[in-house]
Amino acid sequence: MYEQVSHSLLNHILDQLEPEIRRRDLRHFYTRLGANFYAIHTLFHQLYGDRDDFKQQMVRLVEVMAGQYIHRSATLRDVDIAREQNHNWFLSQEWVGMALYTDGFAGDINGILSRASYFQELGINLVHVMPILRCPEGASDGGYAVSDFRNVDKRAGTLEDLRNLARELRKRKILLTLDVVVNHTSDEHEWARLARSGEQNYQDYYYIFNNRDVPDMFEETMPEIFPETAPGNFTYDETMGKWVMTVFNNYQWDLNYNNPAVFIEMLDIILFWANQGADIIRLDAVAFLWKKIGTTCQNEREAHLILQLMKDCCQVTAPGVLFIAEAIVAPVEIIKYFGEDAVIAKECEIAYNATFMALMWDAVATKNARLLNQGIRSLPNKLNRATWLNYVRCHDDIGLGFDDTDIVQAGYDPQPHRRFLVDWYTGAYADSPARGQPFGVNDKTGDTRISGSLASLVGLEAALETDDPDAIQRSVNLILLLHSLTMSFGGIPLLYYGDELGTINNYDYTNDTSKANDNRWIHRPRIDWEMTELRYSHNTIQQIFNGLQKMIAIRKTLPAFADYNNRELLDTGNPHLFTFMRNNPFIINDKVLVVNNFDSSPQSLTLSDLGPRASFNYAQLRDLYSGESPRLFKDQLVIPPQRFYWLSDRSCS
Ligand code: OTU
Repeated sequence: MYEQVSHSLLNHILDQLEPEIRRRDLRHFYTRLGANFYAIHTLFHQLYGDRDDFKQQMVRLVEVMAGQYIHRSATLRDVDIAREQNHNWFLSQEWVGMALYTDGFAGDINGILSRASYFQELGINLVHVMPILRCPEGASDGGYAVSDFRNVDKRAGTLEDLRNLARELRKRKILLTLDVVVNHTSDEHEWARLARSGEQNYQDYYYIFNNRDVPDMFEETMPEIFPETAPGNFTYDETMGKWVMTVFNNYQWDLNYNNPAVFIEMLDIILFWANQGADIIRLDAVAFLWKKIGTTCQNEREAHLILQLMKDCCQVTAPGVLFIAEAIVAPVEIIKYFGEDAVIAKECEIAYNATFMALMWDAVATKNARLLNQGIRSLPNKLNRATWLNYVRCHDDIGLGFDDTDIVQAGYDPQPHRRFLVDWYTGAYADSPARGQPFGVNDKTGDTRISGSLASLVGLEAALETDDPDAIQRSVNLILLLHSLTMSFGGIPLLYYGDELGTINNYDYTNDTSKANDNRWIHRPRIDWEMTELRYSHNTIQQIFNGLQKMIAIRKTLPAFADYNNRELLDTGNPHLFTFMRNNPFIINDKVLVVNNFDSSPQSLTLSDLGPRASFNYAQLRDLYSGESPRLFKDQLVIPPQRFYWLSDRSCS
């Protein structure tokens, strides 16, 4: 957009750029800067316009974008251009991801590379390597307390190892996702050290207060994230004799985005990792980026402005790079992190579908899909050029983050229903085979979240102990059912390492003092590569691994599973079923009917009740996953317990 004020400022800025920048061939950079500048200027002005040094900060911002563009390799610039031309590339059904901790998966970065064929065997073509940046020796929140944003932790390897990993994955057409922990730093980060030593410039990077006056005001409305281990949101620093805002652990200092220097530093860091070869950047804890007294300090309007600004700036330097929003918040809030307008208010292209994840766990425990159907129906539409990251499990706890109004609509009483779910997954409920543990128990609010590996939560751990073949089979079926949902729902499925092998809880963390008080470590496994060989011979593991491999391969052939908002939820009248139609966005009448039965008994569905949109040639109906004809009596479909069908009447492509 052309607008006089911002354009004359842009001309002024370009005149001021360092001669080194001015001499370069920056044609692509300038066209993108011109196209985005009005938005960038407007957003930067909304956030920082009242400062005397606003213009200098603007110059600095443009210098950072230009500087990182100059450092962007020819290969990555070509990737940018190819993705501009095919800008919906990430909505395709071909993408399937895995998230992993480097040490637990393969020791170090080179170890990951040596396992590239494992990804390929399974069909994984997007790898999220969780934090590998320099972090404290002891407790570091699994690397989410970063002490140097531009260096790899030596336990994981070197920066050169990482660049090499990026190059090698690219050759294999595997996307690399890296974290940038935008909300906080470790208290060992240089900025924190300088702040501690009394430098005002760096104290201004954080929220630091002389006494409890302001912190007490904040505390009135701020919830606690880790109430058991890090109660309150402020930590007293002995050296400074001051209070620091620490929303997460007491060693994670919240960055102060009221200060434009913080924004510019973080943008520079994002672009730095884009230039090391990251295809996708996962922005951690984005809901927390702006703090305001009298609020929960989550999902504030300014947090969205910051993300819009980050996106607009990234589009100038590295437009091929996507953002993932990690915002584990209420359903109506999550969706806002895609941005509210595709052109003028874009934020992250991808977001964790925490709502879907939690709803699936509800369906498993209740053996019906009432709340799942209700919760998905209540989700507002997302932008077209945006997609979900669908996951069953990740490295964090499971929060029961669905809406109370939906719980009521589904016919339950919110409080006892949530209590039931916690009891179910922690095994306190009489009939439950689950082996989870309560996490983040908050006595003040009654809130509790859940830790535990996928396999242990669906009863596999208990079933293996009693060596009960039926119970083992039930758990395997549930594991496959849950994965099938992330594959068929629409969005990028993200497996969590170890789940493809049915990995159960690992209790070793209790022996490590830096981990013992955080039971999320129970589901952060160390892969035993000899054990992985069992995927060829051990019945249970083989079924899971092969099942996933097959699902992934089939998903990739089905354009109906791409994410073009081409899912229609179907009301079947049977509460045990979660049923939807996926329509091929490119070919009319090419559709897949997805039916999921959460009950432990077979369930039926009368296809003709679904109306003309589910008109199939029943005689030719096939389950694309098993390749078999489904159980059918006339137009009545019978879905076996805890099974899914991907139904189509078209011949296999
Ligand atoms: C994220 O988590 C990370 O995934 C966690 O591993 C980190 O501990 C945390 O940030 C701090 O860096 O911020 O937007 O309920 O779901 O802390 C949500 C616990 C987050 C996590 C929550 C989450």
